[in-house]
Amino acid sequence: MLTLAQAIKIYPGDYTELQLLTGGHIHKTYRVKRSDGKSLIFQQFNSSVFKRKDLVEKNYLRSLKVLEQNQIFTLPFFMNRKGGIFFEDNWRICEYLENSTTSEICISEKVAFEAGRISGSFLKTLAKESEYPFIIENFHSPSFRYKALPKSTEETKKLFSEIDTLKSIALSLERKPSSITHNDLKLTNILFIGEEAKAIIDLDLIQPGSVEIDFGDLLRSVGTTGAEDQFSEAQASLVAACISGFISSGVDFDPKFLALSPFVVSWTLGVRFLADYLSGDIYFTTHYPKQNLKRAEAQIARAKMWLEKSESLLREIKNA
Ligand code: GN1
Ligand code: MG
Repeated sequence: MLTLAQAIKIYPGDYTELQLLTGGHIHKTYRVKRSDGKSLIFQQFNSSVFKRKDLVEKNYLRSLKVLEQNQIFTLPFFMNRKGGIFFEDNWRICEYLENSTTSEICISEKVAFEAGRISGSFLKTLAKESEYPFIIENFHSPSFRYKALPKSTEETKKLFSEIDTLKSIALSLERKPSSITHNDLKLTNILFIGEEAKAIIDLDLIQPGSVEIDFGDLLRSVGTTGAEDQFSEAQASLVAACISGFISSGVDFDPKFLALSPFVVSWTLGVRFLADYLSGDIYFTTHYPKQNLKRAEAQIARAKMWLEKSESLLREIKNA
């Protein structure tokens, strides 16, 4: 746990209050208030998950320039003396956007539209980029994630068979990365002021990916109103608003793949949560025992639901 005394050593300042932010599963993130009422974000980067910190920095600095030129905002990290973004012990620091909020649950159609719009603009801008190195290869690959699953136990037998029932469709949706994308484009990575989307954060996985998969990740989080470890039905009005926001940006995509993307993203993530549960919860931060199993069950149930909805999603995408 970071203390104010440690924060002052990393980056001197007049700090008064410190709060751990629990949204992310990988890095440790803190909001640190200053005496003038403004806040900084201190984030300790997880270098066992992101083994190529050099590439994270490289892709981040390159994309930041292009995004800024196109009026797509993020919270830029402070630069160290060498022009890099890491301070001692892998800490990174940026200014908090005053009055901004993030939310795990989408609260309105306007928020869903805005999430779609800013994400589409972000992806449209990065689509003009090329030759970024991979930071983590096979990140969204359904077949790679399936192969990495440890052996089932009695407890996970039923979940394994549900995964297997959907496996051939999921694996048929394997696509080669074709565009530079965000790769973790979920609602909690968008900053809002009121109901307006202002910035996209968590740019650690900008690398070759697929526009459709990023959209699937977004819709997975925007179109349902339950937490990630609960099953939750899609909300038709939020789904429709997110699709129209995305399309309003003018980003290019394959409609058929887009309609199946929330299914394949949920399935792959369910497999990843289950693999981590069976490996002893070494990757995703958990807040109670068996949370990764609950997350896996919820994502697989959602995958099934998104698959059932894929035809109506396609109609909606074509008519938007
Ligand atoms: C992880 O830490 P966070 O929440 O930004 C994960 C994503 C998952 C997400 C599930 C590097 O992201 O792939 O979709 O959890 N990031 C990494 O909420 O594995
Ligand atoms: Mg992330």
